[in-house]
Amino acid sequence: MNHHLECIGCGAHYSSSEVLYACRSCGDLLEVRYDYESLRESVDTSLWKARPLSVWRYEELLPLDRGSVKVSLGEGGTSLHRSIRLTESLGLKRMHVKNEGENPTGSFKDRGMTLGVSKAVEIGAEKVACASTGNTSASLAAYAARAGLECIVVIPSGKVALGKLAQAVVYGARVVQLEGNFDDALRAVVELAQSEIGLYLLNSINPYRLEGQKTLAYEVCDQLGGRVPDTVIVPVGNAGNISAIWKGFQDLNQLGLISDLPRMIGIQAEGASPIAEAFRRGLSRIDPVPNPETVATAIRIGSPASWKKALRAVRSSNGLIETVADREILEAQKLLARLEGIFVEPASAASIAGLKKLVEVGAVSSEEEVVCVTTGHGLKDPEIVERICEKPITVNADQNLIKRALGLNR
Ligand code: AN7
Repeated sequence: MNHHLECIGCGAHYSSSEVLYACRSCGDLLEVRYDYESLRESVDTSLWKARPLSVWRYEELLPLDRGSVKVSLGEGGTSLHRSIRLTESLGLKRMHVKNEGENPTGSFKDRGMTLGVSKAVEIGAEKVACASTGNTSASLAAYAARAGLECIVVIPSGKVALGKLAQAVVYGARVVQLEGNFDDALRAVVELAQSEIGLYLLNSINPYRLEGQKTLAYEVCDQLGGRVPDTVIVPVGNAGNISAIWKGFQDLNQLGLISDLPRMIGIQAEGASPIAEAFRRGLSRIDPVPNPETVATAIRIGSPASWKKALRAVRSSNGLIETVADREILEAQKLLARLEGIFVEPASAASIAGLKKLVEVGAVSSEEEVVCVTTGHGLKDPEIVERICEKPITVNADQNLIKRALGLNR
């Protein structure tokens, strides 16, 4: 076994065979650590190049036993779009959109779930569970179905985008809508996992999930021909993804495969921004937001589980965490769709909105090569479009009326 679990607070070590979601001695978050010396020998990048761009291209850097079943739906391998029209409109020279909406269930969560559910099968779990603002539940439900496991999801009532709820239901998950917000749902499901034998928890406090999500960093470097972008911008909710992506870049660096590291920039929605607030005030802990509110329901989270990992990622990469208003998020959603043909959900557009704001205030310069991660597909939340776009024209089937309605009759 070339990896173990390590507490990010007190450094305690645990065997990878333990099922643990927090440090037994201090309660802090765990992460998967490798023996990089032995990895250096087993990693052969020419092998990677012979495999399709995907999460499993990098299987030597993923903590699953050789011979274990990989529960896969073809995740990862998402496009890195060179976004020329958007780049010009923002006054930059080089930027790309890593569009995670292209994953099998339409969000980056699939990278984590392919590994997390494979792990569930490996340890012999019978059921998997998560709390979710929507995408985690959609993804877990799909991978659980693929593996033949029972799936339980706990979501905040009334605040989950319709497309995501539809996914969880159609994949056969048992859906519990909880009176309360995501933070209440997470507390409930953690408690459930403690008392229910055979139930494996797949929120991002499960360190294996983040190992799958770190592959986004590997893909970006591969897609840039080995180059490391100067800046990576990620929407932040529970803060697992930005932590995972940063870990991915660090892995490559530790293995000697890249010599530079990017600045990590996280973007939170103004009404749900405890990490940005802690960053702004130079604090080493967050004050949870009791009633988070934002149009970007995916990141409507007041007490992010991975805040400590995220603060560490931005501080040690010389990055930052910024906030954007709902209005800026919706404007960016429309801008990306109309300039690049990429339709993302509001939470995803936070990265674009954040970039725009940071360029305007000079915190990102036009010389930087930027990658914005868009985390989920726009069709997840189609109702939002009615709020940001004009309604279709309704006319009788008459050429003159159609032309007049379109302004073509001159
Ligand atoms: C589209 O599904 O937390 O900072 O329960 O769906 O890693 O939490 C979703 C999060 C960004 C934030 N963009 O990522 C859930 C959930 C989209 C998301 C985030 C989410 P993290």
